[in-house]
Amino acid sequence: MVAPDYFYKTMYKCVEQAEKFSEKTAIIFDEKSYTYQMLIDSSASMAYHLLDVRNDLQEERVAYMVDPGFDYVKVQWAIWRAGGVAVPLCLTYPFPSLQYVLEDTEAKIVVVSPQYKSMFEEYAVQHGIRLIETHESPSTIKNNLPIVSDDRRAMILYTSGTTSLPKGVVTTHENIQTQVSTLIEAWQWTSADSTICVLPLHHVHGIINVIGCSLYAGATCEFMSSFSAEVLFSRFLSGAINVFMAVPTIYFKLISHWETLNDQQKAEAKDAFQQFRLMVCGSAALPVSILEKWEVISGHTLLERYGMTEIGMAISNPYIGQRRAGHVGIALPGVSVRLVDEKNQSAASDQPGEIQIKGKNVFLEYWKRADATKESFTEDGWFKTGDVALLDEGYYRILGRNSVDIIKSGGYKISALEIEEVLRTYAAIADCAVVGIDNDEWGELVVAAIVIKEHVDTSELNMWMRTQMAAYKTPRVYKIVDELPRNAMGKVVKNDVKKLFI
Ligand code: MLC
Ligand code: AMP
Repeated sequence: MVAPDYFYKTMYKCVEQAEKFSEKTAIIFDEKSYTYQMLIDSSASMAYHLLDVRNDLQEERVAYMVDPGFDYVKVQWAIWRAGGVAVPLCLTYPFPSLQYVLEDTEAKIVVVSPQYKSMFEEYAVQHGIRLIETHESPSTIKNNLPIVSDDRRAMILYTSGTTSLPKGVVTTHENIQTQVSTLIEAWQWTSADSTICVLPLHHVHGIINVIGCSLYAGATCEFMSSFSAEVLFSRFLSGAINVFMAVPTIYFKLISHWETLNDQQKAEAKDAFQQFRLMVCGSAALPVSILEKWEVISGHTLLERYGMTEIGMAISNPYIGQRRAGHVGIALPGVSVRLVDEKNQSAASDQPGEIQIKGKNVFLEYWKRADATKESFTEDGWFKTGDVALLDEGYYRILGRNSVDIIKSGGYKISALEIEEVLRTYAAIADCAVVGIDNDEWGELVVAAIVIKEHVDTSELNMWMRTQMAAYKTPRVYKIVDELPRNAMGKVVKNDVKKLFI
């Protein structure tokens, strides 16, 4: 039977999928299990609460600062079911960074786990924001939720880039549907799978690849409130998990922890890893040394893939077939990939080029930044990633990025310009340059060269920076210099700044 047209055009089908698995465990958190039915019912209830007297939030932005776990997914689905746009907030942002997101999205509703309420109370009153706690229930339940078409905006995630302020990446329900379905097909997710989410939930890696895929497939998703290699290892040993996804830094930390185990514990770990079906790594280049060490530890060849906030995942090593170290694989189903030279012409087959992407996975726009959106696409509709790759015997190999101002540290994308902008507001700093330097654990380490007007205590500066931006963005090393290395045009030469830290 052919389904009616509207069936295909409604929002991301997380709830329709959940109905197929109603009594199965969807989420495990804090030693409690939650079924898919609980998720369906609670998200409906929260959706009515968000709607209040309205029938449809009509793409109103709803920001939420909710700990990983059942409530996080409940709120996310509720926003979608009420016709709103989900704006997850980073749990470790200091208030100025949160305020930036609230102002940029003009969110009029903020949902919080109880412990975050006090952070927003005064601001909410001043700005007419409705502040809702995750446990609140609606006073009245209506009979139906709005029908949300799949071309509507669903989510805004903030990404740092080549501008000093982070940009909101807007994805539609169709984009999310495509990003999730593609991975389910490529990595063969099923309802028999169980995964554990250790990633932050304001980025696609955690949101799409872990939560999105597992819950769409009817699998079980366990949450850890924050990353700990020791606790994670104990969860691996329990035998309850068979799919795992993380960034290279996490595998580095797991390897370091494994090295502290005795021989018997190592053997137990190896046994436990035999039950795994799939282990994936991405968000930053996976060093071959980590892939090789993890293979010895677990018997698994990590599946490396390549993605971006704007596109979800685009390129992946195969689930079945050769996973090639140092390579990110081939285009995912439904994703078109090409490499182009500086003239935007297809790169010669043995030459590197910028990765450009087309497909229903590609985002709609940068929120309220029409110019930035236009600039990021070619005239014929390809998204320009800014990453440079080579096609090497059929597999893509990432060579680097077009911009030195984008740093990847711990899997987070960090803008050097954003950090410099904040550093320059520190009264004793005359000038500065921020770069990423190679680091085994973090991929790149954020460091800053500063020229000072008066004495600077760098530990005080460091503490102050943490009040201005998320700790993961702040420089790890400050070097006081007389002047910054510049070229004949007076422009700071970032590659020379890097040399100051060798
Ligand atoms: C934290 N620390 C760092 C750091 N981040 N030091 C150097 N460089 C960094 N980047 C320090 C902290 O200051 C602290 O030290 C100590 O490490 C522990 O901090 P933490 O915050 O508790 O760290 P931890 O929990 O261990 O975090 C490590 C991590 C985290 C790897 C779990 O960075 C993480 O979750 N990364 C994943 C990010 C992610 O999801 N990216 C995907 C983006 S989407 P002190 O001295 O202060 O105590 C994307 C698309 C795609 O990229 O393809 O997926
Ligand atoms: P983000 O903007 O946080 O989504 O980060 C996306 C960026 O992460 C990409 O543009 C790449 O630079 C980088 N990235 C993601 N996966 C990989 C990978 N497997 N290898 C190298 N870089 C990667």
